[in-house]
Amino acid sequence: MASLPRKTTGAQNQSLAQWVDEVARLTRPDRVHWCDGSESERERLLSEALASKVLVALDRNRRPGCYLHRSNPNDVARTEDATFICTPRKEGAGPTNNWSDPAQTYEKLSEWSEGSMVGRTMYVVPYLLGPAGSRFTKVGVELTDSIYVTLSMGVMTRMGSQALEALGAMGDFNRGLHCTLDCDPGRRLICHFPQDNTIWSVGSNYGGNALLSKKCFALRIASHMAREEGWMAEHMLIVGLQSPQGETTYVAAAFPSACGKTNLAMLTPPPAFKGWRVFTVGDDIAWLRIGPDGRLWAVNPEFGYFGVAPGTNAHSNPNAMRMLEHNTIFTNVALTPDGDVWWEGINTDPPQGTVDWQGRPWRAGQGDKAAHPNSRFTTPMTNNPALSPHADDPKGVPISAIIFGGRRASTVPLVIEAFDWSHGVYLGATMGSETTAAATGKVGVVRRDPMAMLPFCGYDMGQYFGHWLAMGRKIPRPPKIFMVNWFRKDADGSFLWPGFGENMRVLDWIIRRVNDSAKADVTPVGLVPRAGEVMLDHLDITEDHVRRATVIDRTEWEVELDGQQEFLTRLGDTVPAEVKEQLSRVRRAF
Ligand code: OXD
Ligand code: MN
Repeated sequence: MASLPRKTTGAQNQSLAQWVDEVARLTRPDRVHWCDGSESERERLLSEALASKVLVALDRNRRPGCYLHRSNPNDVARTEDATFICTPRKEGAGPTNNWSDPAQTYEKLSEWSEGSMVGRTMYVVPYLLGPAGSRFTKVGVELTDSIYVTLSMGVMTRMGSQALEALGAMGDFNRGLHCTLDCDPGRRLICHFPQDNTIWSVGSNYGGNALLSKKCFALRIASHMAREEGWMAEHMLIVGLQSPQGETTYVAAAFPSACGKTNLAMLTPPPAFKGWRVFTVGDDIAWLRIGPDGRLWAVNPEFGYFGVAPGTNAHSNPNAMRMLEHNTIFTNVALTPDGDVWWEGINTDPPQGTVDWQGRPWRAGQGDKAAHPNSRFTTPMTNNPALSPHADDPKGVPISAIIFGGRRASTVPLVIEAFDWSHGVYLGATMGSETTAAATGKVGVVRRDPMAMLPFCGYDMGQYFGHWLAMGRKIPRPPKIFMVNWFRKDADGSFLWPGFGENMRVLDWIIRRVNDSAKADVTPVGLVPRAGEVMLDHLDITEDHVRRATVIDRTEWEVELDGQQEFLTRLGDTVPAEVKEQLSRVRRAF
């Protein structure tokens, strides 16, 4: 491999240098490019991506620094069926993950990847997860033959020389190997080897499958590390809510994919909340550790947002619309004739001549969607007008409330407060949500998605609940736990709650509960706001709406509790008795 150019900075870490050589010997790229993360490097990569038609430049005046990428139409979402946890024993992965034998899987992946980078460049992408110099932070290196992935990693992470410096000569790092192969769904595998701190993903360029920092490292591998090291890696946004008096309360919230985490993380308070400000720390992933003051502190390990485009508009997320005006890579949205982007729910009319996400002529009202339902934007967090001044703070932010949420048309109230940490863990463990387009498979069916981590927990789910309970015992000043459901519908199918910015009203009740200044009523499933406690000023809905949105219907809950029971049984013996006891307590309370 003497012929492969290598920058000396990377070679300082012998195990990194050796691994890069080993992978290059297997995949045989024509060139190896060590990314330094500089602006000039990004400019060069963008020019190459334009020349090879991986990206289309958008109009410079309408969307300066913005690009459109069209993926292979067979490669538009996470493929959970092709995602594996390859622990030495099957039990290590637990019943909710696909498992395959590590030795056999390495062998198969080696066979498939052999010579797969001939004629291509292999990019060495070093990155930090977490702010530089933080006790939370970990180093990863992704080797990829995709320029789209390399450019996206430059947005989503703190990428380049700073990561190599943090790694130094001796440090350990996550090894992520990504080979596009021929993007054939029959040869698509996303494999995790937690015992080796290694990920190997082949056959897909889709964000959640191929940006290995994100779901693969920051959640699946990190959740495994977190259990061993005594912290938490969660599928949570982090948001700071600043009162007119200048006091900021930080909240972390777990919602399944495409259920509005990005919108909540950058919410614009309605006029009734004059003087309030909302600050985004993160929109998808939180790493949480106990701080010296006994509270739970959190950082966002990522540096950018990979958000869902459809439904984003000036009403649902005005901050996102401003953030997407520049320096953004759009994937699988529609392209207008004047070089702009368009998607369903953007709330403007598509101009004549708009082409769909596959570049085909498209006319409104003909059935097909112009943008893919899981089309995305990739944008640096520094674009966000609501970015928290603490988003890059090595200390993180102190969390006062954890919120779980799902998309449920019935049964689950607008908001419930858990009686205590243990009850909160049960609420998270049994939560369900209707499936969305973020993963392949049927959309709109209720599936249990504990803590929104079903597709992302890198080990046995029952043990994961045990880890939550163990953390609760160790946190001297734990956050309060809540569950929300913005999606409950009335008998006529209309939403009972207006959602989006108005969710501030529910957050306000949550903050006041944290500060012991709001009233709640006890129900069998938890504490719900007492009548009059959710502020409704300047809103076109009545107390009766809130009552209908928070009502606990015994018949619905009997079905719900059976569903929860069945799920916990399916998870097997590792589910802690304490979680099962919480479920029995709810049954008895009805
Ligand atoms: C995501 C997801 O992309 O959860 O964040 O699928
Ligand atoms: Mn997510």
